[in-house]
Amino acid sequence: MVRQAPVKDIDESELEVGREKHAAAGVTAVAVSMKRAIEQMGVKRTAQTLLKLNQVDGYDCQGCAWPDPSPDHRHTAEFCENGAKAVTEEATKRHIGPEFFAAHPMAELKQKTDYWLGQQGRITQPMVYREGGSHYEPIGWDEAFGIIAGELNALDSPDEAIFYTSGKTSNEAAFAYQLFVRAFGTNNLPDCSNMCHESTSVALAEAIGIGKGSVHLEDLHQAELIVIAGQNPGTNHPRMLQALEIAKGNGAKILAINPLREAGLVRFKNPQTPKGVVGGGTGLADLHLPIRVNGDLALFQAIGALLLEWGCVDHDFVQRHTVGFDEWAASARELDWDAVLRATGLSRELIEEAAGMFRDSAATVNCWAMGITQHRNSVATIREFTNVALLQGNIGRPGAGLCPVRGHSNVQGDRTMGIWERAPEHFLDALQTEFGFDPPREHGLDTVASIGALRDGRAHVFFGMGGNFVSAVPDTEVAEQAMARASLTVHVSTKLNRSHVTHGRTALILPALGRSEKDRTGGREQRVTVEDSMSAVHASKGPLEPASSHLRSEVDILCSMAEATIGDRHGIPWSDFRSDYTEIRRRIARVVPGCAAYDEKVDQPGGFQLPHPPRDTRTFPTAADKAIFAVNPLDILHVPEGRLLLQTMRSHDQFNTTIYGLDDRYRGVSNGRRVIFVHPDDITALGLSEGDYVDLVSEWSDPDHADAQLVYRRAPRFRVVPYDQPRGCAAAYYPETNPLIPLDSKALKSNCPTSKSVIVRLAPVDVDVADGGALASYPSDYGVVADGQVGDDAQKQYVEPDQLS
Ligand SMILES: Nc1nc2c(c(=O)[nH]1)N[C@H]1C(S)=C(S)[C@@H](COP(=O)(O)OP(=O)(O)OC[C@H]3O[C@@H](n4cnc5c(=O)[nH]c(N)nc54)[C@H](O)[C@@H]3O)O[C@H]1N2
Ligand SMILES: Nc1nc2c(c(=O)[nH]1)N[C@H]1C(S)=C(S)[C@@H](COP(=O)(O)OP(=O)(O)OC[C@H]3O[C@@H](n4cnc5c(=O)[nH]c(N)nc54)[C@H](O)[C@@H]3O)O[C@H]1N2
Ligand code: SF4
Ligand SMILES: [Mo]
Repeated sequence: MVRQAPVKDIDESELEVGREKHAAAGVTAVAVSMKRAIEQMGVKRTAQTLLKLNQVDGYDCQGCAWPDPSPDHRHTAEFCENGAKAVTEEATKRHIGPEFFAAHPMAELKQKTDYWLGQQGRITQPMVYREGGSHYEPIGWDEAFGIIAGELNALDSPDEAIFYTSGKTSNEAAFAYQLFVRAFGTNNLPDCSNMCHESTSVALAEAIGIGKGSVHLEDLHQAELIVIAGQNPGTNHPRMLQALEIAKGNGAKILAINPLREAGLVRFKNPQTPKGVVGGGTGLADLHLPIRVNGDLALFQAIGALLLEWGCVDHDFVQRHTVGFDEWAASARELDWDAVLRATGLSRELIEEAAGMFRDSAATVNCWAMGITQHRNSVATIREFTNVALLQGNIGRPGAGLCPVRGHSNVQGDRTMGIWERAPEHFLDALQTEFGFDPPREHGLDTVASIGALRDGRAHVFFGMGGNFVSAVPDTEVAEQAMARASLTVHVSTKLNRSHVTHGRTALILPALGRSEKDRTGGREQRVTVEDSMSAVHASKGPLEPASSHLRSEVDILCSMAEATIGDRHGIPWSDFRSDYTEIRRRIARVVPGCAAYDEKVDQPGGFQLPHPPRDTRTFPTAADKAIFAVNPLDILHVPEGRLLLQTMRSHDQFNTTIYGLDDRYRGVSNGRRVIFVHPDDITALGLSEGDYVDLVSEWSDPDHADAQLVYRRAPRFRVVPYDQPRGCAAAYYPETNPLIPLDSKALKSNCPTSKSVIVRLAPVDVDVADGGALASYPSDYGVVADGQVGDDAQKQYVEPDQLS
């Protein structure tokens, strides 16, 4: 019997717009997450699963990378609404086996959104799509590994294969993965970080010598000022609100810097306290700067200049621990205030008030996320954050530091384990010493470069360790064409997604165990380890029976693939790794810096902290052996007349490309996703009305190439929703907007796609689409703007302040 699909696809005509909320969490959050959990898991399984989440003897949340409190401070329910949704998504009792794939031909699956695909349930068996076929069919594991090995070994060069990682993969799997890929012969290890905090990693490595944040969770509790820039914690890191509540209780001030007044920045109703359940909750931000999108570089230059002018400099710290102060100070004294006001859209009074909060704080933590990292000038912006922190000596002392808040639950751990297309020489040397082969030294391809290589026929095999590459990357049309040119696409996955139906000539889906499940690989109960956003490493062990007996762990899949592909080349003991992950941890201990006695240390309750020299001892392993002030030119993103600056962000009901549901509760949207939030006065100025439908059209030409053509990209049919934000800015959800983001529009130095600064115009609806319908009914397209000429107004996107008319 063929089961009915549990959900219909998105019918955007049912979209409703209500009022935005001014407080996050509260009892509604608990009710929403429990309803979903019980629907998909039943009562018993819900209790069994959620009570082990983020506990010392339990498993790590599959959601974000927010750290856990120390073991003696954990609650019985140590998770948030979105953590519960993430668990439900994985531990759902909905399953899809071969009969599902037999009933739904590839041509039909291609018409479905990520929402529909994901909601069908857990994949229970390895599946193959054979060249010219019409359906995915079941395949045995050994045959699947044989296909992979055959394709990989037939390549002219190992560099023709791409090995992507999404940030959920455990440290053990990540270490085995990068080892296999380098033993096979390439550094082509792009990951989701390339689209996420890469700008942070680059900027911090340059400035303080290590690409990670410099705080512990306790530092937030003790801070006098917490700055939250370009981050929406109420949705994306909800347990951060608990830390903010504790900090407020200790007298901290909070400064929110965001074009949107996000509910989670305004007020928190902690469902674990009486005040949060029946009272008004805790007010959070003391000051909100409604900054223009991309204005943060200018803002932090101004804050730095004011602190300098006011004499708020920790001279002792600056002298002992930094270089470059004089040059920086000279440029800060020359600050062009007109340019700052234009770039930020803020008044000088408001900026001075914010700078006053820095002045009055003896311990400041600066937090940020995607609103900062996904712009052309992101690396420079984060260097300015660092300048301000260095100026006041806010690194390596209690209650202070830099706090990039990471996305995926183990994205930081994967990097630590060597998932990096540009791994440092010392890491490769350590691999060589430990395993006795010479790993390739040439840098590999990052995410954006990988798409280019597939598109241009320079790469032929794509292997995805988790994730949903096609939906997550920019320039959807181009990405789909790139994947279609591959000879083989392979995805290690838990749930179905668009990347499985946008495939190469042959395609494999290899179903993996999730983190909530018991891993009995090699006949023993295995555990894995992960690292959170604050460099704390701990073990994770799932409580549930696996969704199917055919599932294999990620470690198992990688080791088996390595055996099939390179056999005992280099004498790496893949079978020992697979039968006892302790063997992998022993190798991690010898190769990865800071991981000596790894297996023993993760046994301590709550795990251990990786070393962080700036945080621990105020030593800065940079080229200068000190922290480095940077002088960054102020560029302004100039938005031509009649266009808007669009940021692409997450709703409250999704995890990246995984769409849990269709409600963005805090922003007042329900039952749909194709909306564009625009300031009411801009709606009027553009001759539109609330509720109109428009196509979003981005126009872009590569600023680094003088003869580049002007190219348009169109994503059709979004409903216009009035929403308070700075004039000229707009916001819409990802991944629906990814067709608008040019592949080559990247942050300088980090190559992070510029997902938060897309210049668009709102065009009349051009494509005839029936009301409602699925993603495939919204055909995006792109092409050269016919009359677009180099030098056109639309192309002058990045200008020096004095070039502005
Ligand atoms: N529930 C849930 N949790 C998640 C995720 C999820 O999808 N769902 N994703 C995970 C991942 S991988 C990541 S990376 C994180 C992402 O966490 P966030 O960075 O919070 O995610 P976004 O929704 O992209 O939100 C960006 C925020 O930056 C603001 N912003 C946009 N442009 C600018 C700007 O130019 N300047 C400033 N100052 N602000 C700006 C937006 O208004 C928004 O509030 O969350 C992780 N956690
Ligand atoms: N326009 C725009 N684009 C963006 C962003 C943006 O803000 N705007 N954000 C970017 C960011 S920050 C990120 S991190 C990327 C995210 O990019 P990805 O990490 O590639 O995408 P996800 O949506 O997190 O991946 C979801 C898929 O992972 C698989 N999966 C889930 N759990 C597991 C597991 O335990 N094991 C395995 N093997 N597979 C699993 C499921 O099949 C699921 O469909 O997107 C980026 N793209
Ligand atoms: S804050 Fe992040 S890690 Fe913690 S429970 Fe929520 S989603 Fe999971
Ligand atoms: Mo991310």
